[in-house]
Amino acid sequence: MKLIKRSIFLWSFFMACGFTNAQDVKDTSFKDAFKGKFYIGVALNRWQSNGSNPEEQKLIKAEFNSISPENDMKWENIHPSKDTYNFEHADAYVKTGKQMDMFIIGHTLLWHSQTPDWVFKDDQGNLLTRDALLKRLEDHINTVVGRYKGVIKGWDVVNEALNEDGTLRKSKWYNILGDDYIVKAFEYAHAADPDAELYYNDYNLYKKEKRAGAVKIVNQLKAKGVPIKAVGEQGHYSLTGPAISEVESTLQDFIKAGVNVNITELDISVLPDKGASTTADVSNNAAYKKELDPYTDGLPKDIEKKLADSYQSLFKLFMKYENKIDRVTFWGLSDRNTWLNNWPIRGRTNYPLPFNRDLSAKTQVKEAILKAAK
Ligand code: 9MR
Repeated sequence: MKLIKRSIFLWSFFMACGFTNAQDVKDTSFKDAFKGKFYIGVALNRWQSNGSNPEEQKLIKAEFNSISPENDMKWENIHPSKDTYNFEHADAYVKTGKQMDMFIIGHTLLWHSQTPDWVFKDDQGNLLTRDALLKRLEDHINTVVGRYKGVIKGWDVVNEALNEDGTLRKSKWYNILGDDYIVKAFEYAHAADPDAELYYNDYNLYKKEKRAGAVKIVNQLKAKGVPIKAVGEQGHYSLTGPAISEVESTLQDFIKAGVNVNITELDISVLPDKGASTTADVSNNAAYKKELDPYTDGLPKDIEKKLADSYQSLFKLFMKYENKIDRVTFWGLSDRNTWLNNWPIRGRTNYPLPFNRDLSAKTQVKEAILKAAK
C-alpha cells in the first residue's frame, strides 16, 4: 500500500513538472517538441551527410527537421579551382536531406574565409576588376544555387561581412567590389532561385554596434527591393554570455527592421575563454594550457546544470518570439565532433551540444530545452 501511494505521489509530481522523467526525455524529440513553432536544425559534417555512421544518421533523423552543411558548400570545397566544381559531397548532403524530409539549408555563397585566392585573380595573377569579379561571383552563384533549385530552401548568401564595430570588413570582396557587393550577391541568388529564402548570417550580432551594421545591410537590401527573409544570428555562445537581454534586443531590432531571425549555429562553450577570443572568427587561435581544458575526464554535473539553464533561458526567449523565428540550428550533432574541441585552442574537450560523445542525450540539457517548449 505504501509503495502504491509513493508511486502515485511520484507520478503526480512528474506530471506537475512536465518533462522530468528520463523516459519523456528519451521519447520526445526536439523537432516534435517545437513543431509549429520553428524548425530545429543541425549542421552535418561530411560523414554524417554520406551516411558513414548509421547511428549518427538515426539520431539526426529522429531529433531534427532541418540541416545545414558544416563545410561542404564553402567555396574552397565546392569550387576549388577555376574550372572545377566538386559537387560530390554537397550532392550527398542534399540527397540525405531529401531522404529525411529535411528543410535543407545552403551555407554559404560568399564569405571572406575558405575562399581560394584564385577567385580574386586573373590568369596572370593580377587582381580582378570589379566587373570581372562580379561576373565570377554571378557564375558561381548561378551554378551552385541553380543545381539545387527548389531543393535547397534557404541560403546563407553572405556570411560574416561585418567587423565587430559594425563597419564592413575590408575583405577582398569589399576591396574589389565596394559597398554594394552584398546587394549584388543577393540579387544573383534571387535570380538563380526566386523561391529560395535568402539570409545574411553573422556571429556576435547581440553586440549593439555590430547589429547596427547588420540592420544597415537589411535596409540597403530592402531599399533595392531585393528580398531578405531573415538574418541569422549564429549563436556561438558560452556559459558566461551573452546576457538574455542582449539576445532579446537583437531579436527586437531585426524584427523592427522587417526581417525574421534564425539562430543558425547554436552551441554553448563550457570551457574557460580566458586567453581565448569571444568571437567566432575562425582565424583566431590561442595556445593550449591544461587549466583551460578542465573537463577531460567528463562534464561535472554542476556544469551540466549551468549549461541546461543557459539553454533553457535561450529557448524560452526563442519561444516568446516564435512567430518571427523560423529555425534554431545547432552547430553540430554531438560533442564528439564539435568545432569547439579545436577552436580557439586545439585539442580541448568541450561539451557545447545537447548530445554527448556517445550520442546519448545530456539528460539535464534536453529536459531543460523540452520544458521551454511547453
Ligand atoms: O564548423 C566549421 C569548421 O569545421 C571549419 O573548420 C570552419 C572553417 O571553415 O568553419 C566552421 O564553421 C563556421 C561557419 O561556417 C561560419 N560561422 C562560424 C563557424 C564556426 O567557426
